[in-house]
Amino acid sequence: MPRIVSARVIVTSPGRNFLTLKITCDDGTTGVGDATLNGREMAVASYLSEHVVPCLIGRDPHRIEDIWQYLYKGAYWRRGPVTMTAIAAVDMALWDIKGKVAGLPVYQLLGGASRDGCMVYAHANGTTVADTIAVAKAEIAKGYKAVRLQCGVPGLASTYGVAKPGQRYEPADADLPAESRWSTERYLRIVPELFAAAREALGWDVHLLHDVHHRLTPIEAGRLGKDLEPYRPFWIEDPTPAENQEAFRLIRQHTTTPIAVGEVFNSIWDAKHLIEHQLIDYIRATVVHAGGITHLRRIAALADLYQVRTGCHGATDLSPVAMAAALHVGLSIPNFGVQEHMPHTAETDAVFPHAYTYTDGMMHPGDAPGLGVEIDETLAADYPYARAYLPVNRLEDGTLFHW
Ligand code: GCO
Ligand code: MG
Repeated sequence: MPRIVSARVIVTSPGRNFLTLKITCDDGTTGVGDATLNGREMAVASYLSEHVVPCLIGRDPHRIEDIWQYLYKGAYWRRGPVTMTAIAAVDMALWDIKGKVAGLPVYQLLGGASRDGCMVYAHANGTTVADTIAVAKAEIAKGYKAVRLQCGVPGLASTYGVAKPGQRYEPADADLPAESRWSTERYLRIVPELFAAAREALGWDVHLLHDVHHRLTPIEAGRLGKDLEPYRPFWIEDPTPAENQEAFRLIRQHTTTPIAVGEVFNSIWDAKHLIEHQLIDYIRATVVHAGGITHLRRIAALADLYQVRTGCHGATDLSPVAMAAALHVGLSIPNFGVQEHMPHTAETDAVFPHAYTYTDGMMHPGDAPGLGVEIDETLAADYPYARAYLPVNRLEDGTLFHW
């Protein structure tokens, strides 16, 4: 029976911070798991090295479910993003090991492919409506069948989802949190204009998505959903904060625009009411923040009973290890919807060589045994950790608001 002999936390910053857990077994087999929690990386690093790694040494890496339960129930303190990200990292690494030992890609261990590939959506961010549409056209030319549209809000200096001029979009970029300003009134005027112009310019053969980033009240979200109905969005994402899951019923009463929620969720309990009451259409909980492959599959299985499909978070703060794990899950489950795809920088891709591929709007995890991702530790060491925060957001009168 193989045994875990070491588990190490590797921090690297090839353009942005990533945390990776690497587990090694006595026969030399290794597995990697993503542990990146944007803006709170070192909390997970410490949780893993101080509290999780000592419990892993000597265990049988094949007992994935038992180790998951040990780390979840055994902590006594349940759930929370730090704990669930740490558990996710262990879980991913163990699935990686099991796949390597079996000589099979992880999706084969999960029941095999349920489809040819995973449809992914690209980001089109622009300062103006015209800029955003130009970016969307370029993404569609690369084959994307689904594009998320975010544009600047006239009258506001900076807007969520819009990059600084000439740069890639990377929100966690400050040694202390940057501050932006927000006006719901201005925002609610521009988004329907953006979608009207987008349908005019892009036609109807592409899925169009939009991320509200938790910035509306339920009734405001109902209004936005209704205003966008003529343009048939694929979804509006995170229309309102979801701590109060019942709040989504109010949105549902007013619009048939599909709703996606859950990139900040870390447990099935965050989504249970939303799913069971069919208050959402897509669940965005992700493999790295919601307890790994083992727990994400449980969430997807619950969602499937209620015709809720997955639409997992996949921004650049999820490392290539998480991207691979998401694709293995997405390819295998019956109720996959779409996967977010924000391509990583060349530096990041070089640190994390991977088997997954993109072709014509679809991604595939590849057929390398395990997850199909490795970390080049020598290269990783060239990029030391640098503290970086996500911004905070205030209303025009200075009131602290949701970012
Ligand atoms: C998305 C997200 C990101 C997040 C970021 C936080 O839909 O891709 O909302 O932009 O803000 O990943 O870590
Ligand atoms: Mg989002």
